[in-house]
Amino acid sequence: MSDSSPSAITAELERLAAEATRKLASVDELAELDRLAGELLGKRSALAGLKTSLGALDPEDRRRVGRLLNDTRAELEAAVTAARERLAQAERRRRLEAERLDLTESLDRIPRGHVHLVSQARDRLEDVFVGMGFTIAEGPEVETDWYNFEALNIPDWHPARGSFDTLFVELGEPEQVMLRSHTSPVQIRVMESTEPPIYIVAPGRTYRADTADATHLPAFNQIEGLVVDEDITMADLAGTIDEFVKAFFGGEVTSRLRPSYFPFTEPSAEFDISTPDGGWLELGGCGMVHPNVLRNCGVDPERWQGFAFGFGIDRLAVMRYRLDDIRELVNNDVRFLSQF
Ligand code: FA5
Repeated sequence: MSDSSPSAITAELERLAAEATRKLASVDELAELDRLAGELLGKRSALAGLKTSLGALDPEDRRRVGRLLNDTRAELEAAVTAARERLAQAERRRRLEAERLDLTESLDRIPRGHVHLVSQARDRLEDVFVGMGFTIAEGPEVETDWYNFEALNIPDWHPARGSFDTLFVELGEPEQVMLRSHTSPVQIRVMESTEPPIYIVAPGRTYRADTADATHLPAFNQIEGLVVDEDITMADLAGTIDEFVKAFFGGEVTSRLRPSYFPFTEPSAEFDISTPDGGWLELGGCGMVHPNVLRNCGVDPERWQGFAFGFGIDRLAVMRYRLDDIRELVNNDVRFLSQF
């Protein structure tokens, strides 16, 4: 600087301060800031040069301009410190962002499963029957001959045993322990342990040596219903089935009973539900509890009457969701299951 008058030095200080502020604001790297700080405040800086030129001023001006120079220097140092803090903060933010474990994001990417179709049907059945005043009962899946057959009025010579394709378990005497072939043994267990009146449904897994095809599975699910009370008639049974069918399938579906035979009910019936094309589909069996069965459980048939019903939950799911093949329910193909 050739002109070293007080006013020229003052003007130069102002220019330096303005230029430094502009440069510091645009710095975005620490190394660049270090270089700039050296340039602004170092031994060879313009500021240092101006300080040397103070020597030529008279004492009064030297003090005044010297103070100004010190103020400018303090101002620049503060600006450098502020810029350093700004860069450090940005660096911390960047590192935090890079190291963050975004767990919510990973959860979003894992596909969520849902309750299986058959479990949905079973839950809904339970809700409907509980809404009608029934309670839920359960029994073991491995049963004895007494509960699965004998107490149900199916002695070992009885031809009806043949229709059950029983899967026996190698335990105890031959053919005395088995995977239950229906949920009817729960009727016996409940009547043995509970005083009437009884209003229960018993959903659960059942097993038969049936070959899997479009309408059969070797392991499937049934739901059993049992009512024991005074003055119970076949009309109560028909009304209960109709009310259940309407609650489960909707108002437009009706039911009918057809005469049939089960050793544990007398009279016995199969029950069907109406289909949209005007036809009927078989859902299960039912009837008035046979007096021998009541007696086998210590219930007096002169005082108490009962009705029972049992049907397949998997078959019900097939009807409700209009599936072509019951085996779809156990193939575990997620593309199929995720539709329901
Ligand atoms: C019985 O099992 C009787 N215990 C039902 C009963 C209970 C009658 C109370 C009277 C009083 P059945 O063998 O018909 O009956 O089987 C009832 C239902 O189980 C059938 O209508 C069908 O829906 C279902 N079912 C039977 N076998 C299979 C199978 N292999 N796969 C899928 N569902 C089946």
